[in-house]
Amino acid sequence: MTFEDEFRDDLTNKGTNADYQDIGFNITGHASGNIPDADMNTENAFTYTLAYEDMGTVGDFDFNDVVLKVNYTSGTGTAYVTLCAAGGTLSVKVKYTDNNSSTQYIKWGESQKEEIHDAFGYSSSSMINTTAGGLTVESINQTINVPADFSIKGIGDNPAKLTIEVTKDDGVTEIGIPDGTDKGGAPQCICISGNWEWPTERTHIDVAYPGFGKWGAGYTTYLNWWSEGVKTDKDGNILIWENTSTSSASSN
Ligand SMILES: [Ca+2]
Ligand SMILES: [Ca+2]
Repeated sequence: MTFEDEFRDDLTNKGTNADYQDIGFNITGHASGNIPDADMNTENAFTYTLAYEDMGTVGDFDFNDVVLKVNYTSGTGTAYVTLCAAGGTLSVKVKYTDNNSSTQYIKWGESQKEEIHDAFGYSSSSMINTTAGGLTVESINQTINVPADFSIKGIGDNPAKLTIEVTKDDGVTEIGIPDGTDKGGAPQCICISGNWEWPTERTHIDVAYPGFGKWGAGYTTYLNWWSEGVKTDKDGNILIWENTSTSSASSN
């Protein structure tokens, strides 16, 4: 179990870095029964889900245009990054910026491709791992070297961070976790603690997770919006992605 020790005020950008690594401990005891969990990591690693929109304010806010999961153990020099979904049709690369502001694009898999659709083996017109019954491809893991004080948000003396670079007709846009300076604007990236399941293609996040907008309007309310998803609508349409392929995605 890991804990965050301070409340964060996203409007003033003051407070915690939300890295959920301030206290961590394991519990041992005489538990009965066996609850298998393939994803269980016995170290104090923590997983974050980064979900991106690629179109700016004209987007559909399905937050699946790029989905990354980052697994990191506090104090170590390696972060494990998993490319989970590519639900947009623009060319996108994932960029890591270290504490010295030097940058690198993550090269995925054996092919070492930087563009995410390329990395999955498809053209950028393909939407991958976002459409129920549609194209389902195994996720891709990569490791990156990070400073021992790595924080997913990249703030203060510790600015290392992950962003995406989207190539559009009018140039390249970099998108990351909002730093609190762009008040009033809709976020283009959200970071959720743990393994989060993203909305299916063109499902607005507010439909899949009805508490999202209420949390956005009053950030001390609906704090559990991310865990209260609506999997299907009244017509049976699937609103939240679930990997139904027979080949299970590998984890780090
Ligand atoms: Ca989108
Ligand atoms: Ca999408």
